[in-house]
Amino acid sequence: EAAAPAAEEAPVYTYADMTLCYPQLGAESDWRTANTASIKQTAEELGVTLIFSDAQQKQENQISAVRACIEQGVDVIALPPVVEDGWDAVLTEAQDAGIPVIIVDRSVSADSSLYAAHIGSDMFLEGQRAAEEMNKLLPDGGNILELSGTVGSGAATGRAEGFRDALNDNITILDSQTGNFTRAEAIPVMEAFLKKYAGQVDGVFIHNDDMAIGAIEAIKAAGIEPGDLKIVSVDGTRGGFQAMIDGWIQADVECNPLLGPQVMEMGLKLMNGEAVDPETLTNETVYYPEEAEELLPTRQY
Ligand code: GZL
Repeated sequence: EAAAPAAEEAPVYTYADMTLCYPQLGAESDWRTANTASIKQTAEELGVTLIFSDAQQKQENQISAVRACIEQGVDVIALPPVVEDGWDAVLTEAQDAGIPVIIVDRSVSADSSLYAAHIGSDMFLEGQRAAEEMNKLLPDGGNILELSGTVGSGAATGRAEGFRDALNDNITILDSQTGNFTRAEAIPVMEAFLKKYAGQVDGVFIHNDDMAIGAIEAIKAAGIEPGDLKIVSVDGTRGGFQAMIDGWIQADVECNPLLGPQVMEMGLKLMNGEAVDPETLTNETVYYPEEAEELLPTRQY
């Protein structure tokens, strides 16, 4: 009796076989620039074919870019979602096309059955860490303001919720406005804050270093000295480190953008039909002015 034919050995793909789509959300911040660089550099080093686009922080552009990648028949889509909601339809289309999706950086509200995995930061924890720093900076309590990130983004929502979860009761958030994660949009928000709450504010929680740098320009223009306002920021970019050295920022919660290696490794696993962890959260810390001078030369972004 002839032996049964050997089972078809599933091909083992290498990085050179992989076409990965990265519909980047924008170029709004130094964090985003570093995230883009990490993805592009890793793809180049590994020989991955990268389909990259910039959505200028508009969800409709990201959705169009994902649809174009589905049309093209890419192997994997790695999506850094600008906002949490509105992804179910296009994620379903990718799934129906048999293309696995990795959610990168920020989170989505879509059911986890609609994508393969998430790789990014625990934004709620980042918010809690920021609150713990503000609690230490204002041990006797006080009034603060919040300059938040993009409305509806997992980063802004998580940070705001985590911050409120851990903030001491003797600290009051007088007001919260979005600066959309950009330096330019943070300036008028901070100017208006300083007019409306002159003399009443002890600190400011700012959702990223780019907005902090913008806010500091407005604070300087108002004649306020470094340290008079306790500022807690997020990301840990070179700009944030310099602002700590200059005495403007008192604590900077790390948010790491260098996700390229993890994204490419997970993409290849998915292409080879291997199981992957559904959730990979980046290990992060908090940086302080005392160490900023020494660490600045070592910063990769
Ligand atoms: C956080 C990321 C945020 C950064 C901002 O993971 O999505 O977007 O904190 C960036 O600097 O614009």
